[in-house]
Amino acid sequence: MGKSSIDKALTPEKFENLKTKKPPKNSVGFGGIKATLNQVSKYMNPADALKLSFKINQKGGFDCPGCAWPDPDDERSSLGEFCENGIKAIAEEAQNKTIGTDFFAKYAVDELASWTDFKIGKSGRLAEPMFLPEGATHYQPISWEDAFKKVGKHLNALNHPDEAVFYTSGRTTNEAAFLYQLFVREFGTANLPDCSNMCHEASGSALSETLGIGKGSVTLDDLYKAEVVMVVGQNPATNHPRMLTALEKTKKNGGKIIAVNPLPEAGLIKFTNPQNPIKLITGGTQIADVFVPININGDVAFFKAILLKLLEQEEIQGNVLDKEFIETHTSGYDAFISDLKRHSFDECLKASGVSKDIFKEVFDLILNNKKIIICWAMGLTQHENAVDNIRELVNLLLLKGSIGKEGAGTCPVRGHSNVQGDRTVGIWESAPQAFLDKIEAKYGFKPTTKHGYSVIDAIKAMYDKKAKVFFGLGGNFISAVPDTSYSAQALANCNLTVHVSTKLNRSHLVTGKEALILPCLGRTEKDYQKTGLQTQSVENSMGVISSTKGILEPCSEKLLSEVAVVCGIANATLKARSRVNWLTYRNDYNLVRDDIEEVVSGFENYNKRLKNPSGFYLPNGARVREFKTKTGKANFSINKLPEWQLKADELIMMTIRSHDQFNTTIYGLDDRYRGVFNERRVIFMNKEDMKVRHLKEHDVVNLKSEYNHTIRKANNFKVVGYDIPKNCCATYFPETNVLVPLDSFAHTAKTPASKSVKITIEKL
Ligand SMILES: Nc1nc2c(c(=O)[nH]1)N[C@H]1C(S)=C(S)[C@@H](COP(=O)(O)OP(=O)(O)OC[C@H]3O[C@@H](n4cnc5c(=O)[nH]c(N)nc54)[C@H](O)[C@@H]3O)O[C@H]1N2
Ligand SMILES: Nc1nc2c(c(=O)[nH]1)N[C@H]1C(S)=C(S)[C@@H](COP(=O)(O)OP(=O)(O)OC[C@H]3O[C@@H](n4cnc5c(=O)[nH]c(N)nc54)[C@H](O)[C@@H]3O)O[C@H]1N2
Ligand SMILES: [Mo]
Repeated sequence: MGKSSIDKALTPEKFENLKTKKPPKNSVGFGGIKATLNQVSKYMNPADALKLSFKINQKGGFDCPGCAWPDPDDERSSLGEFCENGIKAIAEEAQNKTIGTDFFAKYAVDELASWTDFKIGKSGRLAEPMFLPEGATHYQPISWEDAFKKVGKHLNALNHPDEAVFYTSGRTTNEAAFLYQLFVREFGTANLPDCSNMCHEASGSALSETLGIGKGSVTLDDLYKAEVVMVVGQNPATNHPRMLTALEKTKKNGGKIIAVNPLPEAGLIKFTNPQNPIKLITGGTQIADVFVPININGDVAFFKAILLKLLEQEEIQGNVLDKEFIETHTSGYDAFISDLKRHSFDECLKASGVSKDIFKEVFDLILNNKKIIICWAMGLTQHENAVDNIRELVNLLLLKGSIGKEGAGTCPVRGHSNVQGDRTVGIWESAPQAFLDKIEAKYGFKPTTKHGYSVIDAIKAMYDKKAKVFFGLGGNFISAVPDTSYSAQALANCNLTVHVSTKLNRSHLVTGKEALILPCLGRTEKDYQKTGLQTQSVENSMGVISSTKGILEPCSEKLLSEVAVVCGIANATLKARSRVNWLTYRNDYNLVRDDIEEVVSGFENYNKRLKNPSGFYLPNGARVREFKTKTGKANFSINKLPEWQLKADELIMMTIRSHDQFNTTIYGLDDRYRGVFNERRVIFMNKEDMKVRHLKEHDVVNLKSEYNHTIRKANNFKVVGYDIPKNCCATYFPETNVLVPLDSFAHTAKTPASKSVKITIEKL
């Protein structure tokens, strides 16, 4: 008997060998360079590494498969736009080890599942298509043609197209994403959940409603010119390292930085630019002028406290708010103010956990400046009231008229390198009607207008056997989603699970009755098709479209590009009933871009403009004060103070990234900036919370979450005393995803609330 799918889905609950040190205050510097060299020398061919490091994020080079932080429009460093975690991302992709028939013949699926995520990821690049027949213990090789036929057969056997789920992770390029959603819609469903559902969906939701565009409004240039930049719920030193270079520039121009975070994250406090050798020696720039140690989910309360004080000061001074902006460009001001006035400043400040002194420092900066940018990431989007978090920060920007002008606006910092582009070109389970109409006009079939499944809906549908085929274009679904045990059962209930992937991951091991692994080219690799070497394109966090072209030879001859895989499957599934000539697209990606230009607005002269070395900006209404909302104006919103009620023994837990991971890909076992080495099964706790529970450093504990009468458990974590507010704690994702309840998600956006999980701790 094999292991159950639930066992296979969980990361093994065993320890490595934890060492802790005092967390450093500084980020990057020599430590970063050392860590990078380590990673590269362990996993890459040195000639490839050198070649790649000069081309990463260069004009005409390839887009880093790491984060979505933009590249400077003008000058770029000749070293390549270097960042430690960018190099780790490419070292991971450009590994010189490959796995195929022999590897899968040697290791049964159950055995692979007993490995840690770190070990699974280090097995090498997937080199050929593999198939797991029903009841088999090992994957076997399969030809591409047979693999396509198998997918087509399963899809065509469904009672309704809605019984299939088509997931996307955010590395997929615009070209592959556009064709993929086109195939899915022609097949007859809108079941297009994506990683965005678990990431910035709450931002998209809040920003569309209030500002008429689901993306941020600022450019890099704005960031340099801002007077105040707030960095809220974000850990840039690890997750967007090049952002620190931009913030350094903001500071050089006289701007001030406010960091709002339960943890004193290293790079926020001090950053040594690796491109500046003098700074490497003399020490770095202090990034945050004010650090605000906020309670987990204290943000609405904190913003309300600022809003209340602004109002109070307006009544005294009369020149605090931008009245002209409010009158001309906004709607809902009166209702917003009367609701705001019902709150007490003291209560809000108390709920935020911020001291009066720190509040005053923040408030003075907001009061006395007019060009404010607010940046944020998962610390705001992964809560039940995530949409409120973002709507409330928009309220602040609106009061100050800090939107749609130089040096001011919204800056949701995106995760995956093309997550924003995927959505722009149609990966959306609830795409707007205007987009669907354009698809119909262009291709002559009527896409369904029914909304499809988001990630959470998809899991429930598979669990309830309403969906029977799971297809993943990239990503690692089982490790990324909440409620691991429930979700594993959901995948196991499917007839077929398919993953288009570069690397082996846990999702290949938690399978439906049958399973396929379809290996594809990565960003760093050359993509040869009939008409020659192909270029693809991506959109960064600030709405710039640019080209990306791999420079290494593919690691195996049996890889296909994502575009080729999508075309192959569409062809095998839809056959003669398709209105689309899939094979011509596969041969020439320029043709895909011609179609995107016709269907998606803002892509005029796409092929031509893509040749511009810096790419081109997509139109952005909020950037120019054209708010395409229902009222035609920027909308104030009314947001409730969250009512947190922790029981006496409960803590609120955020699940965060260590410095050595990219989402579910574990680069290494250290979290250097937090002083944690060689272990991921740790829980960061406030020392007083440890004391009342009689816990010492490195004691072993089990974690339990109880939600709507369901108990979820994760065992074996070592306690690390840390500078974190009382009643708050932190663990790493994905080890504790098993504790995140499926039904705890952001209202209206359905982003899993993986930053506010109530847990109790059991000492062993
Ligand atoms: N190297 C690397 N780069 C990455 C990734 C990666 O895993 N590794 N992931 C990519 C992806 S997909 C994404 S979405 C981004 C993620 O980038 P981040 O959002 O920076 O990632 P997290 O580790 O989830 O960090 C969330 C931060 O929010 C803080 N926080 C948690 N709860 C709260 C709260 O209630 N209020 C406030 N104010 N702060 C809070 C945490 O202390 C932490 O510093 O990074 C992208 N880039
Ligand atoms: N508890 C908790 N859960 C979370 C989060 C959290 O903060 N806490 N964060 C959430 C967020 S923000 C996100 S974005 C999701 C991430 O969810 P996903 O995007 O699903 O997960 P990743 O770990 O980024 O996916 C990694 C896999 O993608 C494949 N891959 C890499 N590059 C390519 C490529 O170029 N093409 C293809 N086809 N495949 C490729 C590799 O096989 C690799 O194993 O997780 C979410 N889950
Ligand atoms: Mo993300």
